[in-house]
Formats: sequence, structure tokens, C-alpha cells
Amino acid sequence: MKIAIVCYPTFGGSGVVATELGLALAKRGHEIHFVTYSHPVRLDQLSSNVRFHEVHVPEYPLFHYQPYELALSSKLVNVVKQFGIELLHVHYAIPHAYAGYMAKEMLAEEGINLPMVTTLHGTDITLVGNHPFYKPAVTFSINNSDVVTSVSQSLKEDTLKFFKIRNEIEVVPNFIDCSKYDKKEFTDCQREMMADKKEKIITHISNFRKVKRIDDVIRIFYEIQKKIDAKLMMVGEGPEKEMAEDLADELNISDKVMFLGQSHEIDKILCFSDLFLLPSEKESFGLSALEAMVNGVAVISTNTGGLPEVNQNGISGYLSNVGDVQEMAANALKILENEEILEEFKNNARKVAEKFDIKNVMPLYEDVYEKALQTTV
Ligand code: GMT
Repeated sequence: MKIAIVCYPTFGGSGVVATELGLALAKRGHEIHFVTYSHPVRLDQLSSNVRFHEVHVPEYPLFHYQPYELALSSKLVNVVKQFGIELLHVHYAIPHAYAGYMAKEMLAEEGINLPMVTTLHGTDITLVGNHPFYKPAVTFSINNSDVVTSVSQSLKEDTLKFFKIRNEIEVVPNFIDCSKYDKKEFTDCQREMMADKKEKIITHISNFRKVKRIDDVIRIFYEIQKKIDAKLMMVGEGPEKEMAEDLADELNISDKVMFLGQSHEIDKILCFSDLFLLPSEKESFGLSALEAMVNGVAVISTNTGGLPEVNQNGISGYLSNVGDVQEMAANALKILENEEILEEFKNNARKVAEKFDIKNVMPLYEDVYEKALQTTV
């Protein structure tokens, strides 16, 4: 099948999922065309059946805001016609589903029927999309998609709660390619470069937005390091980074907190991590927790959104109410203070992650595509 995928090309989870999905589909023989404003960060292998089409939005003095949706929908029309695309899969409703719908309509005028699958990822529903500025357009785009998927049951429920949806929503969870982690690629784990033998390594990865409660990450770690020797790896960039650096300073733990910036070597960092912290305010799925788990890293998270569908309480880690720093720190210590318990949680984390192996999730997407194609007959 020839499929166009629209996504954000940045480090966010939705772009990562879209890119990994496209690459996996290409391996299964589909022809994949990524259409977005820059080269997706995880797209490292272009080939005859993986193509990238850049959406340009030329500057024009009259425009206060550059009309990206317009450029994207026009680009989609051109790519669909030039390459005979049979299906469009848009990730993140804003503005991709809206632009996709416009492309569909323009193509319909020329007698081309393009089925569109929209995948909802989280903040497009729970934070941004729910705002009155966008709500009518988001509702319209979801209702006018041929098939809609959400990355967790919790996100499906939120979508039905916040919007007037008449379309079915199918839950297709995010996934991970477990086979990549079987090869023991990082035998040179280089743990000793980061910490002493006796220190435990705790990691947080995100885009450092408010929703991630970065201050809670620092405060949980502050409590942990009072009891055991430990280092905190802060991976990512974003608006809350400076606050986090200041807070670490204020708490006098700067020497134990390493800000590593945005990294292309997430798996190398996770391979020497003992524990992953994700104390988010909202999280529709928590792909970063799943990436930690597949690397055998236990997870301390909140119990918000789709996190309970990913992190199993008392098995792969522990879950607490949003903001309960003391409980999250106590749970972290329960895992970290005893080597046997730590080993058990690490093994369990890997086993739970295997439920989300791409082998199990890919057929769900292929069924969704079949269903979308049926809408054109
Ligand atoms: O929150 C992020 O880190 C980015 C955001 C995105 O859209 O790129 O992530 C959302 O989609 C991810 C992939 O489906 C999910 O794993 C994240 O839980 C979700 N983020 C939120 O719901 C806050």
C-alpha cells in the first residue's frame, strides 16, 4: 500500500511513534511518504520505499502567522497525485487532521478518493485541542476522519468526554520494537562514565514542559539522594529546564543532577539507568516510560491518563497521585534499596514492555488501514 504519513518531526512522542510506524510498515513492503516541515528526527533511513516530502511555508510580509495548514494540504494534494498515494495517516489532530481533511476535499473534486486515518496522541485532546480556540475544528476533523485511533483507552474516554464525537474510536496502543533490544547492542554501557559503582542512576526524559512536572522530578530525586548514593540524568530540552537547574542549585544537589540536553542516544542512557521518573500531570500513554521499560528500567510514575495501562503497579514500578512527591520517593527507595528487588522490577519492566511489541500492534494498524480503505468502495 502507498501511505502518506503526516506528523511532527520533532522529539515529541507522536512524531516518534509516527516515524517508527512508517519504518516498520516500509519493512513489511508498504511504500511510505512522510510529509512534514522538516526531516523527522527518528527517520534515519531513507530508501526507495521510505520518502520524505518537506512542506515549505514561504515568508510573506502580509502574514503575521504563516499558513502552515494551507501549505500542508496543498503539499498533500501534490504528493498524493504524483505518487498515487492510497491512504493518508495523520498523527496529532492539530492541525494535521484539519489539513488532511482539506486535502481529501480538494482531491475529491478531481475524482480521487483518499481515506484518512487520524491518530490522537494526547495533548491534541487533553490540553491544546480542548481549548475553545481549537475545539470546533478538532471536533470537525475527528468526525470527518474515515477511521480514528487513540493511543490508550484513557485517551479514548477523554476524547468522548471533551468532544461531541460521532465516529468510533479504536484503541491502538503505542509500541516498541523489542527485537532491537535483544541484540545487546550496547555492551559498552559506559555506566562508569556517569556514576560510581555504588551510585544508583535515575533518569527522566521529556520535552520539559509544565505538564511533565519537572520540579517534582527534582524534588523526588532530592528525597532519594538523602537516603542512598544516586545521580539524576535529565534528558531533553524545554521551557522548564532553567527552573529545574535553579531548583537543583537551591536544594544543593547540582553536583548530582546532570542535564544532558536533547539526545539521539536515549537507549545508551537507558541501558545504564536503574529507575525512570515520570511524574506528569497528564500523560495519554507515556512512550518514554515504555522505552525505559524495554531497556529493563523500573518506572516511578503518576497514575494519570494512560500511565496505568503501561506501568504496572508493584510489578514494573509504582504509580502515585499527581504531586505526591513523598510517596513517589518512598516507592523509588523501596525498589532501589534492595538489589534483589531492583533486579526483579527491572526484569518485570522488560516483560511488561513486551506486551507492546510491534509484532502485536502492527496488525492492529493494518486492520485499521483495511477498514479505512473499505470506506472508499
Ligand atoms: O508529551 C509529549 O512528550 C509529547 C506528546 C506528543 O504529542 O508528541 O506526547 C503525547 O503523545 C505520546 C505518543 O503517543 C504519548 O506517549 C504521550 O503520553 C503524550 N503526551 C501527553 O499526553 C502529555
